[in-house]
Amino acid sequence: MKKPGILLGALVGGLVSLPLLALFYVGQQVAGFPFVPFNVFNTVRDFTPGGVITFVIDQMISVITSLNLGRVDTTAKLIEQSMGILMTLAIMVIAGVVFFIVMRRQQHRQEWIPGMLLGLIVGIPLAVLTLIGKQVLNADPAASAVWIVGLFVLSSYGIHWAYNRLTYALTSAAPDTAPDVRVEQIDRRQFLIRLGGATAAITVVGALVGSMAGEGGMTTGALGGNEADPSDPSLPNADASVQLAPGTRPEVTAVADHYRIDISLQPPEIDLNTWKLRFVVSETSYRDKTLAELTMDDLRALPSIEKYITQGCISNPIAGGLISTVLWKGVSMQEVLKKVDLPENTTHLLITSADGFYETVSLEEINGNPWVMLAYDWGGEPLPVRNGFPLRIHIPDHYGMKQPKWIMKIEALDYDLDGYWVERTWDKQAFVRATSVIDTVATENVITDGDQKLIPVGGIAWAGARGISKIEVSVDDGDWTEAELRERLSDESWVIWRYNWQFDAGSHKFAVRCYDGMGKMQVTDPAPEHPSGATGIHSVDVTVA
Ligand SMILES: Nc1nc2c(c(=O)[nH]1)N[C@H]1C(S)=C(S)[C@@H](COP(=O)(O)O)O[C@H]1N2
Ligand SMILES: [Mo]
Repeated sequence: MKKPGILLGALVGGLVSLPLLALFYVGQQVAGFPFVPFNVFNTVRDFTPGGVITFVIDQMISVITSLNLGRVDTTAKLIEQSMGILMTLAIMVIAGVVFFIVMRRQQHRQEWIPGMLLGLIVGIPLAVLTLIGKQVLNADPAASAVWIVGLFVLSSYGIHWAYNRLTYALTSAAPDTAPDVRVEQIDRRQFLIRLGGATAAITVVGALVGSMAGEGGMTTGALGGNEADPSDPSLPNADASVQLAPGTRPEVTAVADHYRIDISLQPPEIDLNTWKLRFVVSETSYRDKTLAELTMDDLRALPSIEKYITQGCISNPIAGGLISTVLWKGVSMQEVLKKVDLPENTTHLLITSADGFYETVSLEEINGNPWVMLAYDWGGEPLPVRNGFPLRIHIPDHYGMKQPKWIMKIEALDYDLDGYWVERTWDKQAFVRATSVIDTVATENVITDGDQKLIPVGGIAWAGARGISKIEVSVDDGDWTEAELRERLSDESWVIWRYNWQFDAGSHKFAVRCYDGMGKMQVTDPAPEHPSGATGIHSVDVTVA
């Protein structure tokens, strides 16, 4: 027999992985089955030591920033998703290679069994990794397992079938019949082209079916809305006297532009018809007692509160994009807890999310601050899916890592424990650090004031609920001069500042620093994001013509 080599095995494995990915996608869109490449990636990541994860994320952010690859949050998510998909492709390539190597050793042509075995060997561990992940699954676990293993068996059988098609029995005729060899080569080439065509066709059809099914899916939060016009009369600071310097970021972020950071490669899709917020206390190590169950209608019936709130990520570099401001609406945790009979000895609440994320918040913090809230609306619409639909918590003064989205369950504890990122070596408290940023030196917008020529400089500053009391600008390492503060949207929003700088042609360095509401200057020594949030002064170099 003339047997195909291992390069062909790699090629066949790679080809077969494409329709496999497409079918996983269809299964997810149509029946809510897990999309294995992403689930397996998540599980592997959850088992990876925190130091390694932090290192990888740091590298990823610095590569994205230094190569100018676009928004850090969306680009990082894309890279992670690609890693999940490439991992699956690599597994199938290796499966193809190993399969061809093993089969080349066989004396006789084999049907069925080896292909099926290969499917089980690859599929079962991946099904296990998918099912032991902490994300909430949208489909029945047993059915999901059958689906996953079934697809791997099917595609592995595809590898087996291709192996057999590529194998030739040598004719009993004299082996020096050159034409036969050429016929074989042509036949192999044709077969591979056809195999490529067939896999491409299944992949494309799968992608189309999947995306069509996905569109008819659940209706959840909005992802629309434009940034607010700074002169919009409905804004709480509409009559502020200080105007934004041209080029300053929008004071209210469009909901669709809000940064996004989370551990899931795809945001969990939660169905409001079945979702309930469960309050529990654990009775034994394996059983929870339900204390209360609240539907979204129950939560919306409670007195609501709303406010423009700035939220930032602890991984945000100085002047980075992982910070946004929108109108948050929800119910104070103090109101919610009136509906829950917590055990006397409760000191902390453990919040767990549909993606497996978790964090605690102390009762002391809740009782001391009515603005610890369970939020359901952003910008007047239900939360976007990617930003935590249907429910997330807001805890003033802490970075986003302390504030779970997609909340499913809240457990009463009589002790504290470390949340997802704290376990992975980030700061336990994650208090917001004061930060100030130059958004613009508006060299194209020179203002003439009498015989003076001024260039507007501006940006934002933020110190959580501590507020900002003063902003200072320094040009070319000169004296620090106070800038104007625009009246802010709320006591939890960033503040916009502006400084009209005396025109002076040439190259200049602009730097900014802020003081929080208690009059304390921001930390000006540079520190990286990990483990407690970045510090340091933001400066920009600008040439004025
Ligand atoms: N369930 C869940 N909640 C989460 C996270 C997560 O990964 N899963 N990430 C946290 C982090 S690190 C941040 S910065 C904020 C980001 O919220 P956003 O994506 O809506 O901006 O969500 C927080 N809540
Ligand atoms: Mo974050």
